[in-house]
Amino acid sequence: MLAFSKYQGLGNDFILMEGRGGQLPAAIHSPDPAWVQRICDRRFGIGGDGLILALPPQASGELRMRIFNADGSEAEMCGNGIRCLARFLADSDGDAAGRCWPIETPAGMIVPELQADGQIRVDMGAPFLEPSSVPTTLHANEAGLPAGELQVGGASLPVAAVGMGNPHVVVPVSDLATIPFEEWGSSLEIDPAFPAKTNVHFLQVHSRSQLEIRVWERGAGPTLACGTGACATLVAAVLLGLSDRAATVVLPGGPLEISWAGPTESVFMTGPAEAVFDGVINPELMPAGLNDTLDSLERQQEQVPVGAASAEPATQPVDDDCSEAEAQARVQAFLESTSLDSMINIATESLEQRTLSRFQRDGQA
Ligand code: ZDP
Repeated sequence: MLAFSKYQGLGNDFILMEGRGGQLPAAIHSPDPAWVQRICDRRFGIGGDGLILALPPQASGELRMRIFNADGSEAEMCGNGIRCLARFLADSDGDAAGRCWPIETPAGMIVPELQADGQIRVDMGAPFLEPSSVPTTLHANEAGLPAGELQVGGASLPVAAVGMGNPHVVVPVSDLATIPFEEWGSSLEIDPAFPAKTNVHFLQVHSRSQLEIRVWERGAGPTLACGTGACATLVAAVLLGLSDRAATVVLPGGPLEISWAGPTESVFMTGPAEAVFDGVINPELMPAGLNDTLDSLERQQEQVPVGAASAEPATQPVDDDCSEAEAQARVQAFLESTSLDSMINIATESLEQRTLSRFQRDGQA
């Protein structure tokens, strides 16, 4: 049985899986891109813009996040996703406002904090403005912003690049409604100026405190929102002289509040994240091979005499990078020491706990 939760932040939606105790097998914590594509598919799978895993820490964080795009590629960071992850952790553990989580990501330590109104404020770390760290081949201008002109379908577009751990290109335009969005978005995503590809944001400036973007995400195409993209947009707009240091960035899915005190400072993002549903993946949608392993473990489990199992699982935190054999041995030990009834209880209790704390908090807000 593989449980998951669906969360969305401004309509940017994710499949989340709990693996902080090291319980996810390698086929899931280091997944095959084809499997990620399948479960993110909106017709053949669960549906989502990406898959997010909560994993045991490897350094000084409380946990580690991995995020995979709907095409199976791994992203370094995800702004909307990390708000969804924070809300999922709060719902799972029954945390109250003020709780914050230092989360390890390939983009560094990112720290979301639960607010009293249920929104999440995130310390997104400082932006990457050194061209090689975006990465981009564009050169930095006088303001220290990588910028230049790119040719797309016969047009020459002025662009700026900002890294938020993941790469972003920001393209100021005069009217978002009339641009050839799909054509420009899809070709800028793979423009050679961005060797790791890029997320693409078309920006219309309404005022110095009101920016609006349309988002073409690397590995996911058009999405309703992009948290790292909203942060990158604010940073680019400030350095282009178009925006104040704090502004509302309006995305198709709704607004995010973004602020940035200056080059070496963190960008802060505040916005919503909401639970949609919890579910269990059909065995046929499990990664190839894993089912057979689980099947044979379950057959062995059926042979364990009832009553021989202890009620409490051995929930030792384990390193998720252990070998497959070790992981299987752990799964087997867990299955052997836990009766089917108590496993069902554990699953039900954690679901109930999450649902309950969600309603309690929403009731207070
Ligand atoms: O960098 C990438 O490949 C993105 N597609 C990752 C996801 C970013 C996201 N939209 C965000 O909110 O930052 C989820």
